[in-house]
Amino acid sequence: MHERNTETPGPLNLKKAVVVVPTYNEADNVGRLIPLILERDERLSVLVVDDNSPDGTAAIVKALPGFGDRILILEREKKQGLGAAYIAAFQWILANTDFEAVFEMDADFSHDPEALDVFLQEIETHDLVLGSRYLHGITVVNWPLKRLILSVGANRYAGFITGMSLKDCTGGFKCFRRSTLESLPLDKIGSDGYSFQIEMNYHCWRRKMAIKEIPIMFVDRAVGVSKMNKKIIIEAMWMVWALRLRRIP
Ligand SMILES: Nc1nc2c(ncn2[C@@H]2O[C@H](COP(=O)(O)OP(=O)(O)O)[C@@H](O)[C@H]2O)c(=O)[nH]1
Ligand SMILES: [Mg+2]
Repeated sequence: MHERNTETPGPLNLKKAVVVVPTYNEADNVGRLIPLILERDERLSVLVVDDNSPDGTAAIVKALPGFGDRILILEREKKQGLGAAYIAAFQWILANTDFEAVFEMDADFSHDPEALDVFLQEIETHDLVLGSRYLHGITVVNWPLKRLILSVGANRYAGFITGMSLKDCTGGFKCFRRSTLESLPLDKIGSDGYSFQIEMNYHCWRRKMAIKEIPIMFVDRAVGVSKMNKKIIIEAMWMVWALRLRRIP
């Protein structure tokens, strides 16, 4: 089951959406990625959340044509993790803008900008759209076997413990309706990495929101380094239990 039997929300008739791109040392990627996002659909803007990357990522963003218009940046003092970066971005968006949908997307070309079209279609009739690497077989390219086993295992484990029947609940290419983010307790979400994605999905799941998984191709980064680490994995292992035991409303 990829879609829950929940009430489908009426059409959004979306006019403006924002793609949040968290960055830490993505100088070699971000300048090439942002124009591809913007040319995909004229309704899209980009918000980069940079944790003071030492490689000058922020300066590259600010030098792009369109900066201050369809390209925005939220600069944070130091590296505080992916989850914290997204939460800060979501809170800023809700407080300061009128975007009707909010995307999560990595800066490292693991997520194909062409897929944005399908997300935009599906968010018209869903509360949350998830890019899934495990919907039709495994659509992951260039990951070492160890990393793939970890990801598939983490997904099975998280699904089993939390009861969410999603094929991919740890992915980072997704789209929320504004109203979805507004109904989540963003100030209480403190987890990072895998856990952050699981926790956000779980809050939506528990609220019986209309969640749609769409197949995406995930290609491992060609440039720059992954910030994945053991701490993120261990956090996810106990976090799913915390979600289940807390039975958060
Ligand atoms: N702002 C911010 N971005 C981060 C942080 N950690 C990772 N990212 C970004 O999150 C995205 C996914 O991270 P990545 O290292 O590629 O993880 P992986 O794809 O799971 O190996 C990339 O765009 C990173 O630059 C962080 O602490 N702060
Ligand atoms: Mg990556």
